[in-house]
Amino acid sequence: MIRVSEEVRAATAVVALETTLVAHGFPAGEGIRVGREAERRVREAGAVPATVGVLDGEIRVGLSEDELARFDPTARKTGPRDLAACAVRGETGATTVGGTLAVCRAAGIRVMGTGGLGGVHRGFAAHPDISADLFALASTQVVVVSSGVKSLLDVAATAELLETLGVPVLGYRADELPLFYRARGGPPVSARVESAAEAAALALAHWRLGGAGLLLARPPDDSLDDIEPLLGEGLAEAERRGVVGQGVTPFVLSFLHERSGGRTLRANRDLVVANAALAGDVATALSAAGSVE
Ligand code: PSU
Ligand code: MN
Repeated sequence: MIRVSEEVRAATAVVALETTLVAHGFPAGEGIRVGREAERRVREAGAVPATVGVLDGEIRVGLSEDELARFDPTARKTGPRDLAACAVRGETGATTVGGTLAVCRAAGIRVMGTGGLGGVHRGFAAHPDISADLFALASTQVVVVSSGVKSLLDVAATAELLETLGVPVLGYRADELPLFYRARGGPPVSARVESAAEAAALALAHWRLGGAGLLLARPPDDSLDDIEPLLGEGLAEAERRGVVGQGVTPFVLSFLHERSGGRTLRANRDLVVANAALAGDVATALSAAGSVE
């Protein structure tokens, strides 16, 4: 059911990349450019990109340029629970972090790069909405490189749940979990690391101890410190218009892109590709450090 490209199969250092952000995280067309650039940065770091998605029911690991271009907004958002249905029905699905991790587990991939992990939504006490990304991360031996969690979440609650699930949160040259668009002000990380090699060593030790996923959180290079009020406005507007569930993230992201004059779009693009580069460094360091056993 899973087709791994020849290039990925032959590689020792591999970085998985998701397709939900390609299809739904950016304005149409832009996501594909971001996906390509992320792949380029992984290669520059000496690793092979393994972009994951479902094409006509086939779960694919490693895509050609033309295949990547098929992940437009018509692709179904595919979390861990959706993979089987997508495969059996022959559909085209853009995998979330959680969906991508489920494929990583099956394919033996140990590093993934993305923008923001899913987590606990604001107002979860009234409307429980907790991303399957967290449970996939807690059950997959993989390092996920991100700039923290999705900006519109309850970050403190997400950090607590990551602790509950036993997921180490490593701060890349940072003591706090980055807030996606903002570098500072988040909850403390569980360990700070100064290099990709140090992150790889920590991951190997965690896996030897029987642990599973780790989050390697890299702050954005350009911190948008004034973005929080706009984020609040976007969430309020979504609620006013009755946007719910899977529609909320794309709605709020495009609201932000529009109202910030493109600043959030640039920030989002920059952090996704920089995280891919760091993920490439971690994959290279892991393959140099040898096997898990
Ligand atoms: N962060 C973003 N844009 C996105 C996502 C995260 O800035 O598009 C996507 C990722 O694919 C992540 C998913 O895995 O949202 C989580 O969605 P949910 O909360 O529905 O599980
Ligand atoms: Mn959700």
